[in-house]
Amino acid sequence: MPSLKEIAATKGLLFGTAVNSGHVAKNSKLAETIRRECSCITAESDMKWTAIRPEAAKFEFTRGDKLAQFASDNGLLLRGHALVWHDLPAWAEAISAEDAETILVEHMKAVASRYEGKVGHWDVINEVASPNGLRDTIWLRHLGEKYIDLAFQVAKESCTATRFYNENRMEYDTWEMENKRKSVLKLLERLVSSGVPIEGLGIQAHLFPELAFSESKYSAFLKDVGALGLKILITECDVTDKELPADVAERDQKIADTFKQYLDVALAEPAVIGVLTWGLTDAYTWIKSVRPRTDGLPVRPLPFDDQINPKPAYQAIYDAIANAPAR
Ligand code: 9MR
Repeated sequence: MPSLKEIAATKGLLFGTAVNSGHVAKNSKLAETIRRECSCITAESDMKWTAIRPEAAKFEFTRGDKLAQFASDNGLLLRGHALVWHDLPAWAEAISAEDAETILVEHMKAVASRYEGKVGHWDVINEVASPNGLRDTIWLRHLGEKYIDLAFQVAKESCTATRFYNENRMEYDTWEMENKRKSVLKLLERLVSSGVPIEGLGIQAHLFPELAFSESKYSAFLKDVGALGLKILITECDVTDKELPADVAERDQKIADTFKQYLDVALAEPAVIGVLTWGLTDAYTWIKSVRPRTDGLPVRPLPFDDQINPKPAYQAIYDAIANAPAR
């Protein structure tokens, strides 16, 4: 059977995962699985402000450089993540309105130029929208909405990577997510019509089996984004299994069905260029600490179990890619 990256390539799609340099350094089976299954990786945390800017006056590129080396050694497209985010080290939370633009621009230029030729996509901005418009962040408070325009301009001037806006919580039929989709579309329409150099929308797709999913509303949203001439990439797919039954076989099947239902709809949209999961193995997943099960059982949100053996979710992702129309 071809691997995920091989079946994806037959459709003109990317397949990949988020990963940290530390994970591949300590787990050779993970490194080998990424080499076999992935055409791209996202820097899960190695290129965040928290990693690169521990202090105002200090750039720390060690982890990012290691991940860039792993990507280049293995012919992987590397996705940098993220140049602008609200999750910041303490010193940056305290930036003054006066200094905000200088610090933002300086950081972006330093990081984007460091990884020029190594990072193929940048998440230039991450999680900037809210159901009511824009998320309240220090960047919005100090610089106003123009920080978004500025970020894409600076990215364009600093590197040749494809420029994405990456966003979360847009998939389901809830009041919150329907309004989030409206906020995002409104923002995208403004950016595109005013010539801001944005090239793609990254859709995180952290999935919840218990929420209602309207296939027609969701594909209409993807179509509207695609019609703006933007690429779409599913960037952080996984399934929170907090509300699912304890029985592993039953749970794994529901998780697989959740991936399949979502990816069937997403990959039917021609603007979608690929899918990445947020981690490959249940051994390393943010859900373990942030959304643990109340019964204390280990979470199983990803295509491979904690020993890196494929689960039904692997086959579900495979089938969704195999059923997708070719680009
Ligand atoms: O998976 C990441 C986790 O290990 C980090 O502790 C956390 C804070 O940096 O970020 C997690 O990744 C997030 C990503 O950067 C943006 N979208 C949501 C992801 C899960 O929280």
